[in-house]
Amino acid sequence: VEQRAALLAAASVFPLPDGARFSYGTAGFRAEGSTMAPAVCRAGIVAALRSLKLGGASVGLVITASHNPVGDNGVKIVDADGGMMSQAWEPFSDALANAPSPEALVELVLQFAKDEGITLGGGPSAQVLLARDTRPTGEYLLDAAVKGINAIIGATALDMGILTTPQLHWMVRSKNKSLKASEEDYFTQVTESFRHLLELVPDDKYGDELNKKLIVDGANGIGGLKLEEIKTKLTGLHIHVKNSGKEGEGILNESCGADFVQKEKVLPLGFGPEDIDVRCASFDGDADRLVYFRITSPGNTTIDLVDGDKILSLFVLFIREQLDAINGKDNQENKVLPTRFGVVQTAYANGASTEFLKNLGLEVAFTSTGVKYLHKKALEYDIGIYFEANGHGTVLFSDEFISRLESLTTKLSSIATGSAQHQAALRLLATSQLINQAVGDALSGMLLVEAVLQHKRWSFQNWCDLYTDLPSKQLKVKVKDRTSIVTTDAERRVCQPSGLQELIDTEVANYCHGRCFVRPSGTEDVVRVYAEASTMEACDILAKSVAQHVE
Ligand code: NG1
Ligand code: ZN
Repeated sequence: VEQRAALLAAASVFPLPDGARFSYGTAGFRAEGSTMAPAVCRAGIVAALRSLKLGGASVGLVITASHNPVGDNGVKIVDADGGMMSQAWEPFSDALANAPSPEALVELVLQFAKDEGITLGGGPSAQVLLARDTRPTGEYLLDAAVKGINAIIGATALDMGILTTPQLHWMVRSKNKSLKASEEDYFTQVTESFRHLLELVPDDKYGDELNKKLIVDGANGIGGLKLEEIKTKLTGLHIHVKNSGKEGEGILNESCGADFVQKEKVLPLGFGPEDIDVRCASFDGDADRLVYFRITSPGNTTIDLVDGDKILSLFVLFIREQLDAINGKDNQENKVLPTRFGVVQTAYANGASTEFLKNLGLEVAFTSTGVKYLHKKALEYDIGIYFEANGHGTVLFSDEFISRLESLTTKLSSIATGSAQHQAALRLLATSQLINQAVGDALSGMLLVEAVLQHKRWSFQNWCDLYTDLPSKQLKVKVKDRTSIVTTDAERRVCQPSGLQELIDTEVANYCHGRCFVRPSGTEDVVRVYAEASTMEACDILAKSVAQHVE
């Protein structure tokens, strides 16, 4: 009775406006910020229930709309392992967000709790960690989330403040592993492991002066602010933050940030001729995406772009080098540290990157678009690495592999301290500490890039030259019902409507290095068409002709 009243009260504070329709989608609920309170309050209820279901383990709730305009906002739930909320809970989240009345909401919650075997009004207490980005609607929506969480009796809301999305994922994961989990702990882990990696750079430490200089586009969001807080601790790097998010710098994500840079392939606001030839990194608004770029000539706004695929390729080379040093390159039989090393990409990965990785003899797996799919697949390996072309990705190390690596380093430190093998093992351990194990993280990802470039003594140009991206083109097609297109084989082939794939195959056959696929977007009401070919002109024509078959 008490539980019913608490839910009714919370739901009545934030009634659903007429015509509102929320869908959890690829990245949680998103809409105009001022209309989000009902969905956020209800997401608070879901998060508290999720924690109850997991025996009181901490879960997270982030209020952010990532790279979207400053007026938008959104909410997503972080599962107890630090990853995205279990997909099995998405239908309930959708239903709850769209419950037409407080009474309907109460019935949904009670029924769901019953189905899931969740005891309400007692049992283990639930805990939800909250964070928000710098959006002006953040504080108001935080209050809505807290009201939702508190509507589940025994649940506590813990406000962690304004954070990057990956910081909150890291905290939830750490907390449930009984590791240090404060923001200060995050900063210490990141700066210490980075320093450690630089100490392990062979010979002539830290490379030349020019290579230490880095300009970061913070998208006027939270990532730039956090980087400003720790940059003095990052010895071995001279970081200058632009679009830092400080008062008067500019508007969140407006003509800046990783999404803008990767999609438009032009320099972000605030950058100009003074930045020519300097290595630049770009975060998105909540700092879970990272791309790099370089300005090559004055008066020209186009840039040399290094996207998620090339960041992945750099990391792959570095990890492979360490594994070879540990195992002995030619020793195929008796490896000191047998390692299942896997790479995960989506259909949007540039074909040149996939070919590059396969030529290295690596296992490349494909999943559907969306971090939740990539992450899950990467967990199947001892070391699993995934990146979306847009710059979201990370490197995952299994617990079992870390234990083996730790035993190895302990053994080597007594018999072969300082050997190439020992150093390589230490580098892998430091890498596992630096790169976020819960989710893609622009800040820690950037520090790993910097450490690897110094390790390899590579300029930005060396990195660009790894392979040449194939020209590609993306189109959006408006259709009556995008769900009428059903795909298979990690979204690379269409199985419905019948006949469409054959039409695509016929078009593709006309082009050198031609590749094309179509899929319904998970975040917008459109069908996306992606085409790749040896020239930009060919891509344009291929994409257009396939789009016509879709319409
Ligand atoms: P959809 O709208 O399903 O294509 C987009 C991105 C994904 C991912 C999600 C979540 C592309 C082509 N798609 O998904 O990579 O980032 O948003 O934000 O970039
Ligand atoms: Zn983001």
